[in-house]
Amino acid sequence: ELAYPARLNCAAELLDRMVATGHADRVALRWPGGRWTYAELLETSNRIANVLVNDLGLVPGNRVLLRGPNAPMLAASWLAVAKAGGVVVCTMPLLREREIHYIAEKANVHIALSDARVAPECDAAFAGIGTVTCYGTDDGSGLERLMRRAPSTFGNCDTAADDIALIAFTSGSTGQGKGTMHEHRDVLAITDCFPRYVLQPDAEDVFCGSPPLGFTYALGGLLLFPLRVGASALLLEQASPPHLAKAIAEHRPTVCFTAPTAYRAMCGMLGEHDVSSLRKCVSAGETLPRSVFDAWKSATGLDIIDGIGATEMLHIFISASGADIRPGSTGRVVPGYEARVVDDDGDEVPDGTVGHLAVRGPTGCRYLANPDRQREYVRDGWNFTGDSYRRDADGYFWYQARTDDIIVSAGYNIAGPEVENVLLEHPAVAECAVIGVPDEERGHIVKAVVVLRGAHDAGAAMAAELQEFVKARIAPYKYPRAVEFAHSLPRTSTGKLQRYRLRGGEPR
Ligand code: 3SK
Repeated sequence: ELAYPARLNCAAELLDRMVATGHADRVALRWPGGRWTYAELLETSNRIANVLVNDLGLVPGNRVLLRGPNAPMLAASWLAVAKAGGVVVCTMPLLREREIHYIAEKANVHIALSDARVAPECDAAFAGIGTVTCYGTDDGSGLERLMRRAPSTFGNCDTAADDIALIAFTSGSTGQGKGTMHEHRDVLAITDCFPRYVLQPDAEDVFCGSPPLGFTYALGGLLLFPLRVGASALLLEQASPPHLAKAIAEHRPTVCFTAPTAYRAMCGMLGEHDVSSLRKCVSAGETLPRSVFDAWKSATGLDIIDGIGATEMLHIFISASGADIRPGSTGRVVPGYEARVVDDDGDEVPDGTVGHLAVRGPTGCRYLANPDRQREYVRDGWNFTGDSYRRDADGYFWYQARTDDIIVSAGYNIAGPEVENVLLEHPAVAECAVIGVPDEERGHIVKAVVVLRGAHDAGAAMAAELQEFVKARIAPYKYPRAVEFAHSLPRTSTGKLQRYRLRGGEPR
């Protein structure tokens, strides 16, 4: 049981309290051009909080949209909004005008802070609905000018533990994103579960990673978790696999939060970039193929800590580390959470049986203005994540598929990701997605959409080779009866595959 006081401000806990308890001179944030101590981060956040209240008219409960690449001003702005009692709506820098407009309207946002380099879409999206204040302008005329006049101290808003601190939008892997609301206590609860019990970082750690802070996986891994233990975060504006590998070699971080595709890509870059400073590598956002776990292990000697989380749950709730890792399994339920596998009626199924994953714990789903989806997601206090899983007798959870990604073909239930994992073992395959397509005879057939590595030829011979490759490794009824080659796969801004786009179906 996590117990927090009734009045709680998450930013005050993560920042002011750390400064007050001896961390003032430790480095909180690093980036390729510099670093801020905890005291400097506090001072910057305080100035921004003062600007929000005194210049931009923020009152507690107002929502503030943040937009920018992972950089210190974005992190300081996040903390400033929470300090002022506002609600953070942090967006992905890749989003365009219409997506920002959608979020701003849904979340009823009238104030935005944006990195000047990505401000035009924000300005256009906010036309007629609110003010966009830029930071990082060439002449320092935006937020920084207001900050220069603002005090460096700030009286934090006396928020209640159950006041909303952030609205995170799902990445929309099945269509348009949905807003999910999280309280001040939820923000602390995630720092007191997965990192405390699974990752076990200490103040000497330096966290790095690739996802944008608008994705709650990164919010935890690249801001909240390091702050909670007095550690530091290396924020990278450019974090594609080559940039990430180079930054790791140059800045020597110890903990990495990224996705399977990045680990897979970085395996091929280790001759050029020394990543030996890493001691913990976390993967989430997508299922971790066994082939990626094995390749990373043999290239670096490190086990990848897999985890499943959800924007609805804020962060990871099943994972394992160290001797507890069973390659191929997501892990065990993170202390603080409960998880079970249930049938369509919500009844728990015996270990070994595939069913729907249901979880509950200190965080949970609260959709913004979406009662229908809320009823579907939360049933009897359990959160139905939309994943199908099998639990073994030792309490390890084995991912099967997104519930939507189960293909029923001639009466067989086939998990698309299982077929993808086998295809990824083939040396010619760079990326793939497996979907079901309607078929008169079998109901659906398994179809693989494959991106080949550079030197390989797409064509009937390669398709046949891949089909035989799958048949030789898993039950032959699972092999892809159709194979299509593509140059790239549709992904969300957080890197999740958008299989619905390959199916040609409507977003939900
Ligand atoms: O997608 C995930 O697995 C995830 C993990 C951690 C936090 C948030 C998300 C969506």
